[in-house]
Amino acid sequence: MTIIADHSRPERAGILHLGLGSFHRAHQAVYTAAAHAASGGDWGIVGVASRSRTIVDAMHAQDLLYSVATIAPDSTSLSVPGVHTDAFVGAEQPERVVAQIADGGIRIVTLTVTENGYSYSAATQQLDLDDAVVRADLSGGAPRSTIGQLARGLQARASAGGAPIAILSCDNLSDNGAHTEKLVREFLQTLPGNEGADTLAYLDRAVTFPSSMVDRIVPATTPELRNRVSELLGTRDEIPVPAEPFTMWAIEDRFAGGRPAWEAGGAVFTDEVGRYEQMKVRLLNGTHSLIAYLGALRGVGTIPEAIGLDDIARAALSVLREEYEPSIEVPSGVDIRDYESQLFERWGNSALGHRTSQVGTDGSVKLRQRIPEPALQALGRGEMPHLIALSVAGYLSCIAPLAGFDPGAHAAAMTDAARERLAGLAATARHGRDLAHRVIAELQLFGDGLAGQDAFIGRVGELIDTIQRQGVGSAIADAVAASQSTSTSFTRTSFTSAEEMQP
Ligand code: CS2
Repeated sequence: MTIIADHSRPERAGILHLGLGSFHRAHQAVYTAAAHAASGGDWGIVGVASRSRTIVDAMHAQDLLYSVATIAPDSTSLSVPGVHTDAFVGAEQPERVVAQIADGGIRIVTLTVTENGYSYSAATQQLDLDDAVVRADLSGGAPRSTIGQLARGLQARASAGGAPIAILSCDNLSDNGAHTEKLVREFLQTLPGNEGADTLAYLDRAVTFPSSMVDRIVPATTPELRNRVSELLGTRDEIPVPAEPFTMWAIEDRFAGGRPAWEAGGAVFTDEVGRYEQMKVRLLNGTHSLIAYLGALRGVGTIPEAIGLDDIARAALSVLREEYEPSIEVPSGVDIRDYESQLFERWGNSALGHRTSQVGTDGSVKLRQRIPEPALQALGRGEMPHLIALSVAGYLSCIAPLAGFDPGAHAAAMTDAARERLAGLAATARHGRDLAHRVIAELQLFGDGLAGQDAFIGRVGELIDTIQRQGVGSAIADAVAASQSTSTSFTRTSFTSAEEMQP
């Protein structure tokens, strides 16, 4: 028996997707399938995996199909969003990525390449010209960085007639459209001579970079899920994607070459994407990081187990209400209390088994999106963001423990490009404050704004010492109590509601 798609499939591709991971397959692909079922159109997707063959090979073996297992606390349902028309590995065929972007049939390029995939230097706040891959892409040859691929693809498209196209980032970055455009333009401006000039003019004329906010918790798949899905499906699926029932996509409606009717899948087209992004990146992702680091340090492997611990739930509610919420403008029509209580339900979905190590991975780039701005805003109001400081202390305790401290197996399972460098700094640090100073002030891991905030750095240092000398429970109690005593609006009822929000 073979896998069968839920609906007829698009015949031709209109979308090139870079980053053929689980998230794309449980998010954009599902919306695109709904759009196709509702109104057709040539909006098939060519999926490009960056390096790994695993998904690409399995998709080809399965007629480009796979299932999405929507996992609610008490039930699992399957769907098969058949929308891919082809799949290949970008690192193996970089010239094909360029040719696909140049192909007039493609009218949108979507991206899920993670916060790490944009070749952005936090130090220069520009395209990372110290990156060897970016430098090689600038000097010619088949491009291997995402920004290089986009710029070279758009260059080829401009020469091939310059049909309109939209580049749509679907990564957890603030202003992800403007961010992507800035980096592509910097690449073109850095090309020798006047080589990028025609493409820059084409960008002005016919290329748009809408921003979008994406949301759906998609844990890594497991052998157990593969077996369960295969049983439910009645045939073997090697690459099912587990996902929570909640899903959201807020998109700026600026598509130079047209777009699918993604609203059929529930996407919201809005001028308020910036507000949606901030709400999501801070309230969901920022708090998620706190839960992951505290959970791992408490020895628990999953987010639902972590949020099930009373003190971590209090810390999560405290950071949400006191430190993230004041930093955002709520999009019109969103009830922030509903949004928050949904967050607690989503984190508490134990059937999903989302790992603390997965959320804790790549903190060096993720936290930079999540914490500096709200922390600086709180400091500007004269308030210490104790729980954001605790998030950083938790992160450093997991990734770069001081000599003699063992953060445990879940912390050890977190991968991070900065791990080695940070661990080197920690190995010779005398105490938490020393480490916090090296990382935040000297290395400027979270940008230059926080680098000069001595009181914040001192607080992070104190909390690192508390975690590593007295235990994470003491650090949570200290930060939550301090936050309560400095807050005018935080009342006992907030704690009651945290408990009520537990599943
Ligand atoms: C998580 C996100 O891993 C992480 O850092 O916070 O992947 C989160 O699950 C998604 O953004 C939800 O949309």
